[in-house]
Amino acid sequence: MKLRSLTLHRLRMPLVSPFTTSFGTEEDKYVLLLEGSFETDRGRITGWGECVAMELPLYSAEYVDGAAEVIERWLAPTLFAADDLTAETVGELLEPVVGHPMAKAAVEMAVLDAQLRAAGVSFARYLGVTRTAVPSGVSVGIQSSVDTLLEVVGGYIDEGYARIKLKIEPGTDIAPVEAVRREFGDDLLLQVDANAAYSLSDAPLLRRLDEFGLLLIEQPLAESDLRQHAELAEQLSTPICLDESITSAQVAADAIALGAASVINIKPGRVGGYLEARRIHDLARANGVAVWCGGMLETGIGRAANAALAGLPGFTLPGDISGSKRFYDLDITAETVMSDGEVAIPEGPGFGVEVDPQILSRFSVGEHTVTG
Ligand code: OSB
Ligand code: MG
Repeated sequence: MKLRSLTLHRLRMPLVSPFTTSFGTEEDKYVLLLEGSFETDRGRITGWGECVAMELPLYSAEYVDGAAEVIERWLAPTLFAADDLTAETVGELLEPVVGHPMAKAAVEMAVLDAQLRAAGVSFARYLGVTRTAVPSGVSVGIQSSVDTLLEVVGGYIDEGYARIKLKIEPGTDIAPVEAVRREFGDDLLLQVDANAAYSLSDAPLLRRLDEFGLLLIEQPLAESDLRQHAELAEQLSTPICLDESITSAQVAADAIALGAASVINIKPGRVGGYLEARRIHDLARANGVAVWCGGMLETGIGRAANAALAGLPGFTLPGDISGSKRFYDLDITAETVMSDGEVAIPEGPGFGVEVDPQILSRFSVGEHTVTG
């Protein structure tokens, strides 16, 4: 394939309710989508990619406008210069640019979507996935009170979500977990996510979570604290899962070897793309480390791709792949439906979803096309 043009779409999509984590509150989602036009054996084909960078660099170093600049100035020229572009070669082509995994993942996605569409193959089939649906968990933001939290969690349980993840931060940790356990019982699949808000000296406090039978605690310490996560793991019975820290298969290998993670949250954008995500899945599975698919409030494009990835056999825990209505009244693709605690894996070619141009333009706050 040959890349002919790349359009960067910036959107602002309202959230159904504000989403609060230990690093901040989002009221709407600032989205960067890539629309690539490729010359293929089957004529011109469009491929879509979604960049999971957030508006502000608070979850990771990358942020939407920075990623857009990196894509336009440093990644796109390399892709325009490639005569035989395939998704499998994008990673190596872009290797000279240091870092920027979310920007790289977005362009690899656009190439992969177009390549699979040209071949008439779904992403699930490309991966060798045989499942047709995956369990659907939901990530619950920090609420203003325990009563509100119980109401919100109860609503998701009534909807049928397979697993609840509570965001925690210092001062909003033990009490909400205790209240959710007491209200909804021991059978509820429950886990927490600290988004790096604690330090190793908080170990005595975090140990108090051990009595609540959590599936895991996600990213208690900072991104670079691999050794400290390993030390914390020795002091907790709750399994430690890493999110922010796992930026590549190599870091995943180190984290596993150090005993810093007994579970890994795989976010394809955070690790540089779906192909690296698959390598981390393979590595973790070979090491007996459970993985699950994280989320970044994706639109239907990323949500569809995540559902297919999560169909791989090592994804033994429910992911943050909720129905799109959990975040958006209106999505730019057909709604992702959660039903009976599951989300279906799309079957159409590529990621199997179509972008609605009218809805896209309704949320658009900027569009810019680059050509080779
Ligand atoms: O840490 O998993 C996280 C959202 C934005 C940034 C980081 C995280 C999250 C979530 C939401 O927890 C996951 C989702 O998309 O449902
Ligand atoms: Mg997380």
